[in-house]
Amino acid sequence: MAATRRLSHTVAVITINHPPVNALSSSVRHAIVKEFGEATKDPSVKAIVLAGANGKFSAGADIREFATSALKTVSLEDINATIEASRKPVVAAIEGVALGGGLELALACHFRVASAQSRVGLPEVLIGILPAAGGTQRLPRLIGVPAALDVIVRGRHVPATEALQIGIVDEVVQGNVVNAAIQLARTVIGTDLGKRRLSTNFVPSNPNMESFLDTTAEKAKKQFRGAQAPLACIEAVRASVQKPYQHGIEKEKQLFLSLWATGQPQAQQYAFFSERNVGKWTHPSGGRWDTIAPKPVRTAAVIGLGTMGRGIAISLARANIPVIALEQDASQLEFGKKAVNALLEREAEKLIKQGLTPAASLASVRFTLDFTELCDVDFVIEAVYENMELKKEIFRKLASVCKPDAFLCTNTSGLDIDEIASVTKHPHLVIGTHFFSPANIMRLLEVVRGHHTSLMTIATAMTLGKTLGKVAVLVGNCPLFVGNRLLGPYLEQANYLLEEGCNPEDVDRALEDFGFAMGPFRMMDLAGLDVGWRSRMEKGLTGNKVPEGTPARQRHGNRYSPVADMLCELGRFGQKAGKGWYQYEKPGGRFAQPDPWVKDFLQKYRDTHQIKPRPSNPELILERCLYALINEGFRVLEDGIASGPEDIDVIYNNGYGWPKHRGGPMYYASTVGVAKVLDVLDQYHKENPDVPSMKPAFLLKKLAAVGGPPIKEWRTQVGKLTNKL
Ligand code: 3H9
Repeated sequence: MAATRRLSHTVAVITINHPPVNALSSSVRHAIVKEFGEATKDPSVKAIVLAGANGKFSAGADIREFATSALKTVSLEDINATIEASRKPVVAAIEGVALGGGLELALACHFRVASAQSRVGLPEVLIGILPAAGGTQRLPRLIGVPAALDVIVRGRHVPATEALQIGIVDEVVQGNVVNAAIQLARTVIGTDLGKRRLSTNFVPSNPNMESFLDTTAEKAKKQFRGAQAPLACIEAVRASVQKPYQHGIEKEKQLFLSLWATGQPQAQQYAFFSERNVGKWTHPSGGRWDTIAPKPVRTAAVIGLGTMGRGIAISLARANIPVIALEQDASQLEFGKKAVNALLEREAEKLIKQGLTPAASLASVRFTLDFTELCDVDFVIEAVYENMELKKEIFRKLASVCKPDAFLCTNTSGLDIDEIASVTKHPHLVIGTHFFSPANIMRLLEVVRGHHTSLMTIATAMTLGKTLGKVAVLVGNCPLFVGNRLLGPYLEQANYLLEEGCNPEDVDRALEDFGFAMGPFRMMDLAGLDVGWRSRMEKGLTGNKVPEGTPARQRHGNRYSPVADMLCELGRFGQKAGKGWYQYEKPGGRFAQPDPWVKDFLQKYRDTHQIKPRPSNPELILERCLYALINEGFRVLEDGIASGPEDIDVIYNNGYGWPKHRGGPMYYASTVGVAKVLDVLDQYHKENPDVPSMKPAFLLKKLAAVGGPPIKEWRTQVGKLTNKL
């Protein structure tokens, strides 16, 4: 039964029951209409409580229905209108979550009681749409325009205590929320519900309202770079101000339809489901880890308290896992300890202010210089800097001090997991856990499977990732894994574009207008140009290891751009040096300004190498950089390093600032059309045979040859075409 009804004295309790999240699918909506209709007709019922089974009120509309005609049957807004008009008081009993259509349903009720741990919100914007069952009209009527915009445009989940403070709910209770709602319902029987019918109220306004809305829209344009849903949310709320409810509802509907036509909701909903499905597929390197029971992680250790190690330790402590943090140097240990403790204290204060109990206490992290203290730990994460010899030395020590069944993980961003595992006695317990910086904030976790890694080790690392609130994606072991591997050809093209006549800001602008949080040159400046320089030096691509007689713009017979190396030789390491591809107000400054020196330098470089600048435009910049990245994505699939295009997209959406409203690089390729991607790459490669990364991938060619199927069919196509998966 999608919804059930029982009577508690004179109060009918209607319970939505549609696991796992009580999504308001067509069958649920029909059931609510039936039960509500019968409760209103029943003379013994004097009030109604609306609740959700399985500890959740409702996560909103069933997102899978958007692409079907089921959405049209029994509209949620019609249900809301009926509930609101009821002469019998209706109380929502909110447990777990009331999100999207779930909160809209609760807003149509006359009263709302929430459990202390629950969260409410209108997160539709995160899946490319706007609240379309009256949410953009009822919420401003309840809490005013600024607070409503803050909730709707950011799509944030509001904790119950805050929801009480800002007026979304009427009561927050510690105990049984349904009993509390029944109690409240009894006290309001026969009272005047006039003001409680939000649609009949007017939204308070003031003479500055229009300019406030304009400023909010301008800020949203900058912040959300090309995403249409936040702007549509603001327009819908604008339509609520001093206008009758019906006017706003019409606008809400119209905006919903126009958003759907942009293709952005489809991309964001693809991203939503990809994130939830990632890890459920059979990995090319064999086996279903999700059928294996993970081992419990009761205690953990982190080796190295640099930026990464500190972030990882905080993430573990927040998940209530006691951590031992180890450094090899006393002053580094002290520095790390202060930084970790300060952050945990700040977070605890914030949570306490919100009426919540912090999971992590300062006692959750213990600091030590002594390896032998790790003898009983279940899960160790090494997070020292990228140096194979150092990592091996640490793993040798771990193998000798840790218990034999401890999982040993490395936070490398691209080194060979098998080589690291080779120095231990139990390579099946070794796995890569590639966190992204700052690890306490970034959601992505690449879990890297080595040749010997067991399914149980994978299951434990993936489950721990979820416990830490990360999006964990299982990838194969190859240099740079997935995310950083795709970045190589992307940055290479960005560099070539400079040689050919662009300035860093031209390239960055094109990619930022596309929706990236940061263009490649600003990103390199932030990360530090010396990082890549050192790695190129180690590979013998620059410095004195380059064989004599090698032309400046070639390595191993292929094209090479030495421009970034030349900047590094001049100490232009990026933001930390106050200059790199841009100039900054001071070393460590944050405001990148185009640097006339760089422009001049690039022109001299072109003159020296007799390069005639070519005309460029944003479209060409996008094609060159993005298709290079996508092409490498196809190679990653061919090699069985990612299990499907969705994995690559989840990695880019969550770790590399890819604009979610474009779904991810592989999804983007499917919308542009694989035939077009192939054409552009083919043409470029014919003209530039010395750039192997632009040679169209075998898989791309094959997909184009079978007519460019929709992305949901790629996984099977990949299997058929490569015979590897
Ligand atoms: C809306 O309401 C529109 C209205 O304004 C107007 C309409 C006209 N639909 O995330 P989890 C599935 S739009 C369908 O792993 P958690 C999810 O795919 C909606 N399915 O759990 C997964 O399936 P599976 C606005 C949904 O505990 C399973 O539930 N609401 C929906 O980490 C468990 O999900 C939102 O945007 C859904 N609405 O997090 C809320 N929600 O087991 C979206 C979840 O097959 N949902 N599923 O993999 C969430 O934010 C999280 O799922 C939630 C639970 C916080 C609820």
